[in-house]
Amino acid sequence: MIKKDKTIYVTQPSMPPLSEFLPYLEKIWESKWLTNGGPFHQELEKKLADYLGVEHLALFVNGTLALVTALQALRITGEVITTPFSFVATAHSLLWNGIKPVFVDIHPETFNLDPEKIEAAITPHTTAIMPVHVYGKPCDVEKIQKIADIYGLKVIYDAAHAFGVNYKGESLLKHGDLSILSFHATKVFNTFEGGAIICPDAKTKKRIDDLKNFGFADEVTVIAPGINGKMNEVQAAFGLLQLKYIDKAIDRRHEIDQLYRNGLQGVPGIHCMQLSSSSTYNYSYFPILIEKEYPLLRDELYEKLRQHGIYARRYFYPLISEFPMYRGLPSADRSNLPVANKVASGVICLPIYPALELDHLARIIQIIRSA
Ligand code: T4K
Repeated sequence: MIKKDKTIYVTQPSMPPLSEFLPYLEKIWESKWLTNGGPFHQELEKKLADYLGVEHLALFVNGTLALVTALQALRITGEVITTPFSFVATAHSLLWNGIKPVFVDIHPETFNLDPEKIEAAITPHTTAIMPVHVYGKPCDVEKIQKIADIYGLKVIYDAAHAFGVNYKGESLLKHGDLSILSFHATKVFNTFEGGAIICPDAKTKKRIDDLKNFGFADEVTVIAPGINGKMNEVQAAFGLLQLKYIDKAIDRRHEIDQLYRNGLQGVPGIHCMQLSSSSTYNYSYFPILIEKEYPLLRDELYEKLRQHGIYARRYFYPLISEFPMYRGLPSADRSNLPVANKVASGVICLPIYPALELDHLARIIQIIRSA
């Protein structure tokens, strides 16, 4: 049993040494420049764009406001096709814009929107598709783009989990019209709270920068009912420091992913998410599917882990389509989403983060194997 004071959560934020952060804070105290696109904000936008291999990037105070603003920036209205298998912020961003979500089922291997099922959900009101690269695993970006091109739809990727993921040799974030990232404490790269929109060109970035600053285009011109979505200087400074450690953090996650795979190999009824050689991953989550050959039900294993002080999470259960503000939609009907329902009732995300101790990892594997 892991001791009570040694509770293991699904994740733990990466924190660089505090002493290395203090000089950044001293600079902020000295300059009195706290927010509104200050020097650390500008520097982080450039450095992150370079690191991620994208042209332009607009920082946000969190991923949710980045999603809300991305929809505004492209003037999305009517209906948007999206996945029920995600964090609730994905669909909430649609409701905040007065848009109707239309849920489409997911693919059983990728857990992402099933492109084969998208066309049947398109109506004259559809204006966009909002897929999610769940757990940082790339969507079928080619097929989705093909459908979008045929029907004249925009594609906004919720890439909250996909920091640093490459697909076929370049950034996954380059796909679609816009992609959004989250830098929440629980993410691979964190700025306490934070987020970004990846923009294809400077003109789009300017529009997004205006929208995240109340719609101000200059001192006296307001172009739209924008929001206050700006990242502050403390967050941006933290991001600059985090960037120095990110490669090490992802490498460590990779090792833990590998140890889980080796340790769980051959356990009947435990299915690890398959990774493909066409992508490089960030190992943000370690989801396993509990299938009928396993002696315990998913919730029984979840409880058993908790009894040992291991707080794994059932991301993403319940499905978004089960929440009261969505379940009345025709597309939320369970008969429309059989795969998503099956995956949501069988998934557990095991703890994965760079500081996860090896004996704890071994214990988690042993608990799962011993059932
Ligand atoms: N789209 C997708 C696909 C997303 O997954 C998310 C966020 C968003 C959009 C929206 O992006 P943001 O607006 O959040 O930037 C967490 C996160 O709060 C949320 O950001 C994330 N997805 C979601 C998947 O996970 P909870 O409700 O599970 O968080 P919580 O507080 O239970 O934290 C999980 C565990 O992490 C805790 O048990 C302990 C550990 N933890 C957490 C925090 C906050 C820490 O050790 N330190 C901390 O500061 O939602």
